[in-house]
Amino acid sequence: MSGLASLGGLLLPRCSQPTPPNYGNILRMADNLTYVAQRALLPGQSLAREYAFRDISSMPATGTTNPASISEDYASLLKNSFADWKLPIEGRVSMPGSYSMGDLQKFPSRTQITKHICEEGWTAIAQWTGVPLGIVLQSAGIMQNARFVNFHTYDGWVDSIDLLDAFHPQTILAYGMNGKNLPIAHGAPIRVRVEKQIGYKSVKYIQKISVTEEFFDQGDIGWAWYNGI
Ligand SMILES: Nc1nc2c(c(=O)[nH]1)N[C@H]1C(S)=C(S)[C@@H](COP(=O)(O)O)O[C@H]1N2
Ligand SMILES: [Mo]
Repeated sequence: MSGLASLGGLLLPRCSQPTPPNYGNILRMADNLTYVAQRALLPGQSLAREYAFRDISSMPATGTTNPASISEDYASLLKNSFADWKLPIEGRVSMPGSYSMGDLQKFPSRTQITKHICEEGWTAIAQWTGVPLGIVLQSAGIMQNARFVNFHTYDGWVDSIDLLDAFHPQTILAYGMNGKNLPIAHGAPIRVRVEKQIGYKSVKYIQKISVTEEFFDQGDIGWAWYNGI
């Protein structure tokens, strides 16, 4: 690990040493290795492969497929086809506030056909449309001391990514899938697509985004925090 860390230092002379978050949990030490290795071997913003229209496959919906049964808030938003849905962005931003779907769709959009790679061994190719998360964070006035972007969801998931992934050009807040509105089963009205990490980092049903300086460990969910591909 220290070898990789110094390799990282060599390859990234002008960047600060990549430091993964500190965990209390020793089982998560493997995160540090993948994090440091990825950041060392892939400096800059390499892109995930994008596919052609004809490569689009069917995609199963997994995990939560409709939070209405567990969240009254979600159930009532759904009744109104999400017309009242708003996305709060808070924490280390100089202009905290809430974005409606209309607000998010006013930003430049990006469409990409990518392969979803689930930790359980299946893959699927789909087309995603949304606003690059970095554009929204810039507009909210992300602060100098920001380090993590946390996603809170209607089904109780909380997960976070670092700023390198948050500002990756293919990391988008997706509101469209295969040319239609994002279906409920796939995370309506908005999910994030983190194309440089394994499937479960592409959090569905986003309720709130908080930008923090500190890393919040959401506890041991059985999977690593960092899973670069
Ligand atoms: N909020 C939320 N996000 C989630 C999940 C979930 O259960 N709830 N499952 C994750 C997992 S393990 C995968 S593989 C993908 C599945 O996305 P899909 O249902 O669109 O195929 O969503 C991820 N994001
Ligand atoms: Mo998954």
